[in-house]
Amino acid sequence: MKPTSTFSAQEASAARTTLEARMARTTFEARMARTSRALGILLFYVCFCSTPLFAQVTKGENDYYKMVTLPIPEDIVLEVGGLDILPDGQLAVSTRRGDVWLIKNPYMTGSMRPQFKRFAHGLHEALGLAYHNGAIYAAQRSELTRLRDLDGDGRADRYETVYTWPLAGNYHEYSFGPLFRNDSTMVVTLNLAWVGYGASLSKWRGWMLEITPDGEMTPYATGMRSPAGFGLNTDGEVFYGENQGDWIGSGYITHVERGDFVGNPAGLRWTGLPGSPLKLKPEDVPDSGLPMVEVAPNVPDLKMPAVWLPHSIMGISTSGILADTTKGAFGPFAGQLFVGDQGQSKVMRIFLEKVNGVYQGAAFPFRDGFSSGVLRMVWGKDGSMFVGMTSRGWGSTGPAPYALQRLEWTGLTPFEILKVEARSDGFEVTFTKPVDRNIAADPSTYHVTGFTYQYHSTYGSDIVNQETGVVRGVQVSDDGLRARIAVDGLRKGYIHELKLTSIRSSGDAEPLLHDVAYYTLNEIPSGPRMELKTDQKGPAKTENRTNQAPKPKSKRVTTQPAEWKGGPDATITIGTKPGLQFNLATFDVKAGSRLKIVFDNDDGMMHNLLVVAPGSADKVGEKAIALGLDGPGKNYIPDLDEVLFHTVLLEPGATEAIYFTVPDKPGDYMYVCSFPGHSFTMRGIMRVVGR
Ligand SMILES: [Cu+2]
Repeated sequence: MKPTSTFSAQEASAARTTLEARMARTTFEARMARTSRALGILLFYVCFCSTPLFAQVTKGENDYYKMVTLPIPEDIVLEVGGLDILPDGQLAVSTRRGDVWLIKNPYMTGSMRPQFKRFAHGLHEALGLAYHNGAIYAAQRSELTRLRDLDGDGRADRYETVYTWPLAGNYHEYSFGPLFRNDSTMVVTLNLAWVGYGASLSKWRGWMLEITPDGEMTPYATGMRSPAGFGLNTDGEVFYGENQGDWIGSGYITHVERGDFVGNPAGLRWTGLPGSPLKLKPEDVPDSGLPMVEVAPNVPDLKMPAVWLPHSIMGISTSGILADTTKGAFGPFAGQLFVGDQGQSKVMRIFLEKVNGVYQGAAFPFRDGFSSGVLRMVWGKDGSMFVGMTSRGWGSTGPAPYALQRLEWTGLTPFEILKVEARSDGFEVTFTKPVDRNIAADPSTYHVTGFTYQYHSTYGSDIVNQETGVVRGVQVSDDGLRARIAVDGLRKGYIHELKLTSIRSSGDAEPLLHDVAYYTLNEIPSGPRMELKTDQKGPAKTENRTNQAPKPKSKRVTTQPAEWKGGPDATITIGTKPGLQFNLATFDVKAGSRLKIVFDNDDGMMHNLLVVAPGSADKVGEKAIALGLDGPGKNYIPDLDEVLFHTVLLEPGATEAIYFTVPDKPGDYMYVCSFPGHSFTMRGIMRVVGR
């Protein structure tokens, strides 16, 4: 879970939920926020929307999935590592500090507050927890432990080692789990160490291990880098979530079967040991920088991700995986997967299908604005979703160091893309409500863009091979719930963005709550092709928007201009402080003077600094979010006249100095970070005063 960057949802609701997240820091405030919702939404439009206020107030995520914050006693540091529900409905929580807490009445029914009782303590960074057969199991750094309460006093009195594994002592050797499978065996995952790159310094690091309750261990699969989350789909198959890093161009989830190699070669150094289900060696994996789909045919056992989560667009640090087994108690998404994101404090949604025996499917935004970094989710007895959070050392958009919240479905059906399925010549999109058929039947409603990432030892990857598909035709079902689209330019093994901004529901003309899907097309199914009324066939448009940092021009001058003989008139150094803020709220500078700004990104996530025209900070923030897929390549800097001067997007720890002549017109010029979601808090004022 290496912190890299943070938050990036491209829907306008991101702004609203960020606002709500800030409003909801205490339960009292949350209650106030709920009762003054209409006012809050009005405020949102007044503050953040340049578009006119619609007569109809658009609903947000919170109208469908209400976020309830559980109060945590002041003396408990609940940095959530694991969550499970006990048969009696209590919530069990393991923490990174090594405690296990049992929480009574986590549903806060009536006026009763949740009651915390410590069940166990002294564990070493318990990053997972599962109840099974009268005992609680937790992965510690170096072992899988079974905790039993023999005398029934609500405290564990026996701590039993089920299985141990060696450690090298590197801080990054996190251990996660266990996950019980339907046959009562468990799986755990062991994170790679970090030595400037992911390394397997001790046996089975980078592996998923299968362990029986009797302590029999079988190495199961490898290629994991930072496997913080894993879960079962509704058929009981294991999926794990991966975090961007070396060999991992972007986050993803992968269907893990025995003997799979899922991407990072470090763990392959142990394949010669007895019990290894595969023989592949690290040197068998070429470091070519080609897309994974081109490498896979030459690397036996390499398993492609089932669904990619495009970095910074869908998330930045994949965490827990939870299948919707609520049979409708949590809304219209029964059978789908929910996937947490630690760095962006959110939960995403995934629809999976199997094509030619291979899992693939679509990822969608779901719910934003959690209080801290989302690590774990579990279903409550009532079909609500408990979400456990922590951010210490890892950074997250949600500012709290830890939190426990619960998502309740309000009973209202959001207008969403329910699923996207692959077809031989395109996709079939299913909605949760009937669509306006006139809009839905127009091919120009659908924007399809394919892209992928490089598979190499470098940390992360840019978006590569981005091409726009041509939508040649649409058929809308009679009930208005489905649209079949024919697309030229589908590519096997690529991610396909479907953007459906103009779709409206039938009748009340509601926009989609989230208008985008990212479909990973591992296989293209066979089947009949769509009959097109008119042949709009043409070559797929190729755009080369990749890696295009904005041209420096005069908006970004990083060396002192030659004519500045005596140096700048003033030098201002700006850093960051916790809670997505610059460490300097305001400074004065003379109109027309020569200014050097040094932006020192001393934070754990990526930021930039833009000096913008008076009154334009909100617009710049919004336009940065609207860049979508193009955002990362453009450093999230929208092409607007209002952007006067800027740095590039700086990695954690990086510094950049920019030089410019201060505008002649006095006024309050804001400097903002335009990384999606940051601009509402990360801003300061450059007061330009007369000469
Ligand atoms: Cu920022």
